[in-house]
This record gives sequence, C-alpha cells and structure tokens, in this order.
Amino acid sequence: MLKISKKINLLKKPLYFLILLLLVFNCKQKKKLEDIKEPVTTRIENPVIPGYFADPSMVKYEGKYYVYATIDPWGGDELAVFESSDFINWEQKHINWPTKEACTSLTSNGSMVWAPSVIQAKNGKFYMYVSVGSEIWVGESENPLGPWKNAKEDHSPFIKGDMFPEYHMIDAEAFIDEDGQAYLYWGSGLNWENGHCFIVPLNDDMVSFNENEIQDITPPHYFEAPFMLKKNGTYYLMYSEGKCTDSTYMVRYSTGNSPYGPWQEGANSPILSTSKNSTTLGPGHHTVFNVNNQNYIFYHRIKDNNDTLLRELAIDSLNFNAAGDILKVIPQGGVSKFTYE
Ligand code: FUB
Repeated sequence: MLKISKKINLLKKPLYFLILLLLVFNCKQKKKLEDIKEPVTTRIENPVIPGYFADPSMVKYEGKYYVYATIDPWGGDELAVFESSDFINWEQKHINWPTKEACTSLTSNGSMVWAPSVIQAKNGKFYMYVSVGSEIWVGESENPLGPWKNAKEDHSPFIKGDMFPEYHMIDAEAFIDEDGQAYLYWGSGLNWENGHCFIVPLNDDMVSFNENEIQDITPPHYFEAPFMLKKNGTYYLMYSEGKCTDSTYMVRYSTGNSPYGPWQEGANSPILSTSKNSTTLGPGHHTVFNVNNQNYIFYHRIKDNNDTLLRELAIDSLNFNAAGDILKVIPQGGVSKFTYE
C-alpha cells in the first residue's frame, strides 16, 4: 500500500512542478501588463468633439458638462447635445425639444434649429434661447437633458421673426448679472450686412419681458452672436463680425460700464480670427466659461466650406492683461486638461 502511494507521489511531482512554473509565469505576465500603463491624457484637443457642429453653449451640472450646438450644415431638425465629465470623452444625447416641427409658427422661415444658449437661473431651472426658422424660442427644463418644453403656454416664439423685419432675429444669449437681473441679447443682419444687437431685461420668470424695454445697443463692428462677460465690474460684450462661411469671420469685443453700454471697442479686438496657416479658419460664435479661475473661449471654426459649410468645435484659453484688456487668442490646438469645478 505504502509503495503504491509513494509511486503516485513520484508521478505527481513533475505535475506540481509544472503548475508552479505556470503560476510564476502567469504572475510575471500580469506584472508586465500592469507595467504597461494607459497613456495619461493631459490635453483637451481640438476639435473638442468629433463631427461638424457650431455655435456652442455649455452648462455645468452635478459633475458633468453639457454642450448644445448647431448641427452642420446649417442646422438640423434638432440640436446636437453632448455630455462629458472631463471635457475629453463625450456622449451624444438627444433632447425632446427644440425641434423644427415643434418650433414652427406663422412668422417662421425655413431655417432649421440653430444657435442655442442654455443657462441655469436663480430658481435652479434651465432655460434655453434658440433660433428656429429665424426667430427665437424659449424652453425650460429641470435638467440639462430634459424633458424640455416651450416655456410659453401658447407655444409661440419668444422673439418673432418679424419683430424688426430689417434685421435677423437669431443668436440669442442670456446673461445674469451679479444683482440677479437677467438680460437677453440677440440679433444679426440680413445678407451678411448691417447686423444689429438688441437687449431686453427678462422678468424673474426668465420667459417674459416688456417689449417697451427693448433697446438697440449695437457695438462697433458687430454682425451677430453676442456673448456677455462681466469681469471686475466691466461689461465685455463679445460678438462675431464677418461672414460665417469664410475666413472673414472673427470674434470682437467692446466694453462698457453697464449691460447696455455705451460701448468702446476693446484693445486687441478682434481677439480671435483666421490664423496665418488657416488651421483656424473663420472662428466665431463663441461662449466663454471659467474653470478653476481660468477662462476658456469655446467657439467653432470652419473645417470645410467648399460645397457646403462644415464647422467644428474648438477651445482655447482666454486671458486678460493687467489693464483688463482681452489678449489676442493664438490658437493652441486645445488646452491642458482641467478638473470639473
Ligand atoms: O449656425 C447658423 C448661424 O451661423 C448662426 O446663427 C450664426 O451665428 C452663424 O454661426
């Protein structure tokens, strides 16, 4: 009996040895794989989101960034909407409103869904001001991804296309001042000329205003895409000049001491225009946001304008000098990665 079990043990020895060898090999392989670390992404590269999109607006909410943009060429039946927690990896989402179908009125033309501006108001809700059919519509939602609805009970446009027939009633942008007062800026020109910028203070509900309070506050060299930025008590009205289909498109700014101006064109304006090598072509219709005390300009640039207009989203740092002038943006192909704030 003893002899037999000894024999079996002898037979088992090489097997044990083989298993041991395999275990050691496996551990070494695992260690090797652990040593091959994933490359650490340290930059947000342009284009920020693959694909053809324009006129970006961005909100931050509960650890995520939400981007809303025009689908190129010339808008779609809906907006392009994206969600990200690091501004590098994006997931496309779909929201129920605005659609071309839901935002069509007796005063609309055939233009598609364009140029959103989304903002979170004092009441915590989100409001969207968006151009559809060359008029401005207002929507509201509890969450950046909806459900959204036309905030006007009669489902009519917020700014009708025929309000000022000599100008283009598009490109709305909301701004909430430090005292809590909200304003809406909007306006462009027709046939690429004579762009005008209008402002109206919004009522506390964010979805109504007094028509008698509308003012034309057009700053120097304005065409469209207003964006208001307030810093150290100065109001920086930023906007685009030129034709958004070619290299003449650029970002300018003027400063004033109230949301209404009066405006003086800023030093260094235009601050962002077509670069010498044209990698940045016709940049414009931007938004500005601040993360960890750094301002960023988030805009579109032309990728292709041969047969049709295809634009893509780009980001660069936006900086000021000691006198408060905005410095010219020299496109860097992106920015260093930032952490959510
Ligand atoms: O995307 C359509 C139009 O192009 C926008 O309304 C303009 O600002 C220009 O970017």
